[in-house]
Amino acid sequence: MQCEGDYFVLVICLSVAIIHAETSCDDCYKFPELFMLGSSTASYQIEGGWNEDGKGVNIWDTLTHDHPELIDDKSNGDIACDSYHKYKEDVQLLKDLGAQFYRFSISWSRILPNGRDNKVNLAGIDYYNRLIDELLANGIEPMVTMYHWDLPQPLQDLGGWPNFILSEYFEDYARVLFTNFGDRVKLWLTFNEPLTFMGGYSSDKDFAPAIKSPGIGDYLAAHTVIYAHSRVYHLYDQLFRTKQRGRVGIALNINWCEPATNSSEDVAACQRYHQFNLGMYAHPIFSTEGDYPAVVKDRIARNSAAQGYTVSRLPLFTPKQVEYIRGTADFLGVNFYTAYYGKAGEAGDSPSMARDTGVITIQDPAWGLSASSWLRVVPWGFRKELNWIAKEYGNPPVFVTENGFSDHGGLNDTGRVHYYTSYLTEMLKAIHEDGCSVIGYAAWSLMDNFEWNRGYTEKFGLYAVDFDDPDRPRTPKESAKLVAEIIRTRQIPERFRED
Ligand code: GBH
Repeated sequence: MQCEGDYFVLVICLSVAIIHAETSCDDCYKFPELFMLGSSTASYQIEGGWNEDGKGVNIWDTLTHDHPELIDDKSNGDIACDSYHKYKEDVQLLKDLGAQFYRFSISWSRILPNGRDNKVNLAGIDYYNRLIDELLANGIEPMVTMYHWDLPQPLQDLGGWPNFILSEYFEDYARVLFTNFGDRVKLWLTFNEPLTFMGGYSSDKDFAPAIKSPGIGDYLAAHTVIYAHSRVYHLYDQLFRTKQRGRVGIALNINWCEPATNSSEDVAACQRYHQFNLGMYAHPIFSTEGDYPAVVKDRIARNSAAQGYTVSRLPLFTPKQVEYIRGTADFLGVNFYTAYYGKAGEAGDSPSMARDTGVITIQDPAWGLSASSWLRVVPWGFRKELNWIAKEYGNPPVFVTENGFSDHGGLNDTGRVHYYTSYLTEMLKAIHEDGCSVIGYAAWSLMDNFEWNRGYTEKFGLYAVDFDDPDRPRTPKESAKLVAEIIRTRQIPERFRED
């Protein structure tokens, strides 16, 4: 591995080298020397300032304003945590945690109000400049997500992600970001969780833009997003990398799938689960052969034919595009929360991605509950998932870009404390005992925030936010103190160890 570049790039590169070299387990509860610990948020969930200083309207503004009934508490992100005004305080929270980096996202419509690059909103550029400078002044490395689901409404009016032209518009947006912030931002994520936001085009979950085209619109969206990602990577290579020396990745979410029985059908079902949910995005970029996974292409083509379609509902990449996309990431961002048991069987309507996947998922009632229906506490799934990724994609550098736990609030958040200690312990096993190249970890989330269709009913924060108070005061929870202790001591405290 060739390690060159500025300090931060060097840190990532060297930490991968060191982790590889650490074969014996001197102290499995310690973080490797160069491992990065921090926390993450997303623009729509925390910023507020939804129509301030020239920001344009995005699809979450539209969904929450036009269809408040789709949000559990009928709330929205108009003000949220008011981070648009309170970013200095947020940086202090990070500083109090001892965070080495902060993962935040940039609101596309704050930078380009209409989505296109002919009109740049200087107030938006200024806001992120101030945030980035404040972070750096406090010794905190910025990690920027370019897209965490808040598509400019004018681009949705053109069809949104199913329209392949958005791959070009996304590259134009990325050029503005690299140009304005790339001198100081060295760690980039193009997209957060394409798997989740392609759901906005299916859509049984009423996720913005709540278009109902399951098994069709969602695949078209995925197709555009993968290509858009690769365009941005090539753009960085061509115009910015030599000078800026940063790294470009993508954040993908995945649940562990544990075969419900050891039958070959259930084992294959969980492999399919991985290929449809993670492989759809990771295989074109991180595998040696590129393109969608064979099982994904085959099953969608077969089902499409049986449904009377002349061509598959999944668009195909040309051989030239396959080559263009392959290898376009410097690291893999992984958002990991929970696990399911998987069984072969029919799920979902026809057509739909669930039906194409052919896996029935269930959670064990014995697994610990959170406040979210989908999230149970399954720490061992984290270790298994990191191993699955290392094996499937040749042990790429993995940055855990999200991991966290929801409750209904309260400062004495013992459930979250247990979640973090147990998940981090399993991650450290994956690193020390299994040799997985995990180089960083971000706790989701720095503070309670707008949890999409769940509104403010589910809390993921290390800091509590009082949403009834116009000042939106933040208060550290027990988990914030724990994370601060972990970052300070760079190990799992003895009182939480298994032996
Ligand atoms: C992450 O997604 C997001 O990146 C982040 O913005 C979010 O705040 C965080 O998780 C916590 O949720 O409501 O039953 O239909 C994690 C993956 C995928 C989990 C969509 C919830 C919807 C389940 N998410 N899923 S349901």
